[in-house]
Amino acid sequence: MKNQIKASLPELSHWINEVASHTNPDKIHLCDGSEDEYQFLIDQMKVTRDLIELDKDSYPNCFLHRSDPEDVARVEHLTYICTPEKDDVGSNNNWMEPKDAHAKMDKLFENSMKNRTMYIIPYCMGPIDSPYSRCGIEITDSPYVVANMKLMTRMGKDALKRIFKEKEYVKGLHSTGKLDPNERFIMHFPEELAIKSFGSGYGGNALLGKKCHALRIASWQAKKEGWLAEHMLIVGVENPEGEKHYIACAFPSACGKTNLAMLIPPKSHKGWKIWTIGDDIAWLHLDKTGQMQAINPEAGYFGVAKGTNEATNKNAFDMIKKDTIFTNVGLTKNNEPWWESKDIGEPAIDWKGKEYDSDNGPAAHPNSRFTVSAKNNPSYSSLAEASDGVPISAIVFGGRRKKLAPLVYEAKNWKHGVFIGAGMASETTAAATGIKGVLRRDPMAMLPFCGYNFADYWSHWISFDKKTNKLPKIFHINWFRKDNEGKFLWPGFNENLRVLRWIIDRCDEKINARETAIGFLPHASDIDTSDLGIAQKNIDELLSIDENDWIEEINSIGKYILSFGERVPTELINEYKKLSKSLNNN
Ligand code: SAT
Ligand code: MN
Repeated sequence: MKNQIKASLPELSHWINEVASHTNPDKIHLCDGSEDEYQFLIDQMKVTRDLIELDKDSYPNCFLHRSDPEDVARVEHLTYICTPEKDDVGSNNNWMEPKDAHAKMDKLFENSMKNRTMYIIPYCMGPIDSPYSRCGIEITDSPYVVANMKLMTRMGKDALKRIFKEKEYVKGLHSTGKLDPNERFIMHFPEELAIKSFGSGYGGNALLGKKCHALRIASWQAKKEGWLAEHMLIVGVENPEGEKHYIACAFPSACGKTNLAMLIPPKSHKGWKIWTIGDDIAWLHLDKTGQMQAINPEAGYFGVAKGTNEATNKNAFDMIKKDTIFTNVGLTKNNEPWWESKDIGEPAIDWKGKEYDSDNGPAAHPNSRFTVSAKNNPSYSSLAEASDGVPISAIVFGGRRKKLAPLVYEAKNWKHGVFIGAGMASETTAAATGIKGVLRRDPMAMLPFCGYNFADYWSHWISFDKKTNKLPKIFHINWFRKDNEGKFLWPGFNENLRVLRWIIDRCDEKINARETAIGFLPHASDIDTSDLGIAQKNIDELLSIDENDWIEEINSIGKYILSFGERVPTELINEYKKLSKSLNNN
């Protein structure tokens, strides 16, 4: 195949040679994506103890990887977008001059693959024959990364064939280096379609097809080409009459995207079905008729293990009983994976490999993960392979908010919806290093992932209003509202289908809603809670808005949006002014 690369794409061959002579690997392996190759890598990692095989009877073909204890999450403070113009990346990103960034990274990569194998991974983000898909090549010295990329992307021969044909692809270079947090950087060069990542083996930092390519680089390309690359799950809801609606939801990391994408309809919902298209990333295009179509660029899930059980997400719980790589979970004495709230078994060994002692912290790291092919999911939809994607009826924004945000509300129109997305806020989680549980603005759940200036990103979102009259409706949800005693008001998980039903009924214009200053809220009777046993006062609280709190919120959103300076679109500022006025007039 190497000769074929030379003949078909000399430029790629040149890059590979250049990287090899700079990083100085022992061996070079061009990945074909075959099962044999996967098995070979797994066997090798068993020998090096990069992977521990789990109990073969209860968890066949499942393995545990323990990362360096200092390398367990994304590192937003070490993640940069490198463009000639600083203003192009905005205050939502760290910026470095491309020349300086290359120099810094090239120094780190020098001889970094000595005594290691350099793997070349051709991959395709999205169905292999979809015009919406994009390809990349990741060069890495981590077999763990290769195995994860095999589960998460369409990787190997077919992707390489497409790259030969298209001749455009993202070049990603990755080395785990010495896993030294002081020598760790994730750099993006959108204008060069290039990524350089050094010093981390963690998913979001090292599986370059995922956040680095499919969001940061792709969002940049999407802006140029008129589409959207978003941090969204895509879920299909089928009613008992067999009608399907697809909904794309943007929630920050570790806020339940995977759970919603594969929920199991509650017992009271006979005949309802859920179909998963994706759990993390959506690429949204308008088709020729102006309909918004979505593809999931990924082929697997890199989900949070902690908290997964038969009640919260039975589909995930079942799907990770085979063919799964676990990262940083604990172990039972029977060599089964264990995490907090697994509800079955007892931890014997913690995620660091030490005998479990509750005084020394949790058995599984709060950001412990599973990697598994999407095809293992019982609710997998074969339309995840559809080259023209699925039609989107609704876009839903949401986050973790103890107070303020109601269970669900609907934007008055597209521009108002963009304002709602831009004003999103959520409490931080273990998916990124830093303080947890503090409220931060996270527009469209893209704060860590938008590869350019948020002001330009909002203009891009607003521009869709002029392109078609078939745009999806926009909603905001909050499963996480608490009462004054700190108890969740809404049961969440599978019961969230009840809220999706309201959203769909609104899309189909089947029901009315209550118009308020912040948007359309449900009439309590339109959300089916009959068999839930929730007190009416809780429902009322979930659907209430405190106007004084909202005046404060809107002022804070206004300040945040305006902090992005002159490039902020007037339309968004007008939305802010309109909302502020109507709240103050009430
Ligand atoms: O960024 S990751 O892909 O590692 C997971 C997440 O934070 O969404
Ligand atoms: Mn994510």
